[in-house]
Amino acid sequence: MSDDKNGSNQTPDGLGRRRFINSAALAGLTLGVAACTEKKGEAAPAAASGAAPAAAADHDVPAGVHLKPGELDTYYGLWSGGHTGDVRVMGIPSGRELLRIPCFVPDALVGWGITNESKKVMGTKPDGSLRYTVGDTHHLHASYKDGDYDGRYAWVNDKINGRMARIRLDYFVCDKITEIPNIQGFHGIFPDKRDPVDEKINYTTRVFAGAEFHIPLPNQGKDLENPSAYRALFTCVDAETMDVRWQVLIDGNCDLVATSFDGKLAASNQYNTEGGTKYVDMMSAERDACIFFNIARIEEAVKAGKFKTYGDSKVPVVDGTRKSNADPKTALVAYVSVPKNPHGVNASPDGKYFVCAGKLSPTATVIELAKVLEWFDGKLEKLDSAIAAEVEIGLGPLHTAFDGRGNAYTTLFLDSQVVKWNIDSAIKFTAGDKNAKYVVDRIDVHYQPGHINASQSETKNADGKWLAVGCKFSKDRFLPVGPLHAENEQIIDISGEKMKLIADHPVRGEPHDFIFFKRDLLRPKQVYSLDDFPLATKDPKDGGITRNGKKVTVRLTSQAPAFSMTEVKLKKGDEVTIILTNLDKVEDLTHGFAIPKYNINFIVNPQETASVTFIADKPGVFWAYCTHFCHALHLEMRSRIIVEA
Ligand code: K7E
Ligand code: CUA
Ligand code: CA
Repeated sequence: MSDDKNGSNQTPDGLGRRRFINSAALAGLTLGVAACTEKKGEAAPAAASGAAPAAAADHDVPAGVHLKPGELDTYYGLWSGGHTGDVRVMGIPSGRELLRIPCFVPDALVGWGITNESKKVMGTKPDGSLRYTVGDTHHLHASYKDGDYDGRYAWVNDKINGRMARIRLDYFVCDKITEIPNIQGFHGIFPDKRDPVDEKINYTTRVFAGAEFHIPLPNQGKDLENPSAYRALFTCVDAETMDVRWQVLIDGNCDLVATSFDGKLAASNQYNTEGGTKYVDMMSAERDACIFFNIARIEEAVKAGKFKTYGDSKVPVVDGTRKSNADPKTALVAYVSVPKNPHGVNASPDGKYFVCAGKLSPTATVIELAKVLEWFDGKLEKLDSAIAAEVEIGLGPLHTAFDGRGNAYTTLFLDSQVVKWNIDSAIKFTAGDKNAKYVVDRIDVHYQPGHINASQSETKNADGKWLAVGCKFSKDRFLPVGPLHAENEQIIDISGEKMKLIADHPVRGEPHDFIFFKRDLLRPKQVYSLDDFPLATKDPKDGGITRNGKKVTVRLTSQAPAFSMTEVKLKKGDEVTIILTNLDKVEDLTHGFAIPKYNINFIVNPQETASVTFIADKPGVFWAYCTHFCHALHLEMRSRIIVEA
């Protein structure tokens, strides 16, 4: 691996690609196109398929040392992109961005929103155009098994249009998007970690969604001027089918979501228990709440038919309002009182506590899950006694991460700090031991941090190595680039008692929440399988043009450095579907396909098939060309599309 003398290309992938390009280019230039395309399979050394290369030691990039060229990160990070509507894949601790996965918003690099396949995932109007082209991702979480990530899926929210997207973590692509009915302002998201009832189901089968905004139910023109009738709902989506399973009508609103390790509880912090429509109203009460959902009871109620539906939606909605849930023994939900406009609810890795940050109160509230369950069993007289600690930690607390050693790390937006505090000591302090020093350390971050997470934080394998902090403002940390500043993500070493700031990374706006976890939890596939694509053209001989009246289907294949047809003849007014299969098998050998003046560009990865449909409404010659560098003859990789008048 390291015989590459200039040291710039030491990864298996880099070396493989480089050897391929050199040898294939040579072959292409001397032996011609046909010979080249045959040679290339042999030329590339097979990289260990999908397995992460072994690291020198289990983790461990020494603190304070940036990765050297060619060194691989030890953690995968999944970052929600905010209102670019995408998900970003990072390597941690380097903070290098490796990939953007488009979900809710079109992406010109891969052709997301251009190909028929991606449009089907995104959703179209009757005329075939995209239903939505904006999105706002905030919260992202991945599927669990046995309390740790299992590498199947991640889910991310779209706050603008109330959609949930699923990402396959084998291919790093969005494969399903569900629009949630009856809600607006879908914000927090969290998968369950196991089934509350069935012992055998020790993995994620549900994904919960919290909605922030209150709207009329159904939102079809009535109660417009009657905010007291507006409602917010909590939603459960099926992790596999992505169908909406059920919803809960609540008092107040939802914000972020957390789930317990035993599968029995989900929770959402509520900042607008007032039901206000203006911010002054939303902050008028001294305390709001963290609402707990008893998953098993809710599903029994749905089964027993104790639900309503609203408007056109067929989704069962159970009644989780305070009035209907006063008796703990039958309650579906519990409202735990938490100070002023809390933000963030996070599950400690030992499975015992949820932590709510105070936002407008300088406190963190620690809620003991065993006590909440006791309340549901009728064994805890006052729900307030589920609060194990409520301690002052600093100004503007927002989100909390954990190190697996009993410490919590909370962002302080107003103080521009991260505070490290010990949960047990906070509990002792609240119980009256005023000598219990619960604040362990504070570190200045730059600036105004919102999100925070630690390596493996909300899994039972929280390892307390690294902390990433999403700072909302970077101000003077980077070169100025005009009025729109980069955001700042900072990496902090938390392996010791004191936090150590390791690096700043500028990021394009507007990332929100993120998770990062050990790289061996994922086994990404780097080449598709032709069999997964019903439209695949497996042999160039099976390709060609078929015409059915004005409907024309063009079956093309790509093999570096050529498309299977050097020309495609169409007539003006044809409805054309181009189906392109990339027959190249070598990893990293992606081709692009662009048609000038027709606003088409998309890529096909090795062994992938994708299609586009368009009306050939402009006569002329249009050079379809490969947009993704693939070969020494990449510029020559073209096909002439001739549209007859
Ligand atoms: Cu997660 Cu950024 Cu949507 Cu807090 S919100 S800061
Ligand atoms: Cu094919 Cu560039
Ligand atoms: Ca409030």
